[in-house]
Amino acid sequence: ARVPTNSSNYTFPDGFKFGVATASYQVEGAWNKDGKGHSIWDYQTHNETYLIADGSNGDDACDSYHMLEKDVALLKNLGVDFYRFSFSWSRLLPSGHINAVNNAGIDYYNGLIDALLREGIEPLATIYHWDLPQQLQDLGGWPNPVLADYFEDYARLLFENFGDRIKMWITFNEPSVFTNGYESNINHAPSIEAPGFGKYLASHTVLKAHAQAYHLYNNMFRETQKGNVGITLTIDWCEPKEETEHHLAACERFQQFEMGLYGNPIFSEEGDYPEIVKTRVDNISEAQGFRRSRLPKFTQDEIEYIRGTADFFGLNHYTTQLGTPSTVIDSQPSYRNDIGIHTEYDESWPESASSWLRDVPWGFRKILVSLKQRYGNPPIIITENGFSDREGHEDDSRIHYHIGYLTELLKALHEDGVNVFGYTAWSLMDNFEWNQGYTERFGLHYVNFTDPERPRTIKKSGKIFKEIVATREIPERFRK
Ligand code: GBH
Repeated sequence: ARVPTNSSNYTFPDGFKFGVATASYQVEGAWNKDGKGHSIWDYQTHNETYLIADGSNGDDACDSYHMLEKDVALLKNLGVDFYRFSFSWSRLLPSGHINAVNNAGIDYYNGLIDALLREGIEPLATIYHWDLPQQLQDLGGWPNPVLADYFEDYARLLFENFGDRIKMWITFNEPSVFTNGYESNINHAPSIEAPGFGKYLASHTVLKAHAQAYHLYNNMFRETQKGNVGITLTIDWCEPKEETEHHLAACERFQQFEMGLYGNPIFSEEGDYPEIVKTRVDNISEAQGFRRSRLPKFTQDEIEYIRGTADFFGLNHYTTQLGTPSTVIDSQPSYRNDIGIHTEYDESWPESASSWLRDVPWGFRKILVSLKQRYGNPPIIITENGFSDREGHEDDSRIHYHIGYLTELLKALHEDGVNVFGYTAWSLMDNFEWNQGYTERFGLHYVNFTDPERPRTIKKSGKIFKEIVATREIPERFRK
């Protein structure tokens, strides 16, 4: 291995890109303006208010729909290379279907993209960040395989209208998270209680939808538009609570269910779901008395069709968990039981405002190295990494988090040879944090949600981030 000098260890290589991220439902607001249709998040926040910590919604959120110039000014001030945002499917196709395009939606995104490009900021677009049109949910949502075709239609609309200017596409944000909306009725929209079935059926469609969009781009757009298409997966590092073979195996199961379910079909050499996932779900299904596995099967043609359908690996990484095996097989089907793990947090790890998020920087390096090993060192872009608090501008714990994680990223890059080419902070600004409403803030900018003007002010962390982007290194005062 190369032994880097101290200073190169704290320096980002030439061409490394920095950005910040948001997602349509979390920032846009204007939930019913100018012909926008309803999404499952409009539905959930309006009709299942009890699922949202403060009973709030994204009706207005940061009102970015009306303030795109303001947002672009914040980005310009940060000096970032790119902005990661997502398209709202129901703003563009109010019913979800391709027969009726909402031109006001096209205009809005044209305005945003052009404003970014005017400032030299590259748009990095997520096609789907969780806000499924409600009318497609009425057809069953992602467990219905027909959605793969509707997603392809929607992706085609985006490539046709925006692909001349967008050169980095992410098909899906975190399939492992939003498919939980088909696993339990206390969480993500559409909050359907179908444990042990819904998540696998939804994931099966999502993988096909992803591959269809990728092939569509390859066949129809790549030659002229010359962009890249990838997917964003999220995964925590799983640290075995004890150093036993069983603990190691439990963490490996965790990785293969939480990430491999999507990563293996797309990024592995052999394709298809991971062996351990197939074996576990098949066997447990049988033990539970089912005639067929709860995990759907891909045909050999489908395996080949999905394999290799990403030009880069988008990684969202936030935290680390401690894993302990739990191998009692429940008679009731559930995804959690299929994994066979109990996870917890070490009490010594610094807390955030989110129960699931602790500041554990060394786990970042470990997950990066494991991705390199698992998938043959793919080009990786960190599409989200961030920390929550409840209030305020003097956010030293967020600074601690980003510095720590960026330092570990540099070790993975310089010392372990991980092919990571970019980093995105979540988030540009405080926004609607899904089931947590506005009670948890992730922004580098503070947003005052009680003021109709939604003023944004830079936090201490935003200023430090700006410094890192400008100097392309960890400032000396933060080096250990
Ligand atoms: C990202 O997911 C999302 O892409 C982004 O939209 C979001 O704002 C950001 O995180 C911050 O949360 O409450 O115990 O059931 C990160 C992965 C997966 C973390 C779901 C929270 C819920 C844990 N998220 N998880 S729990």
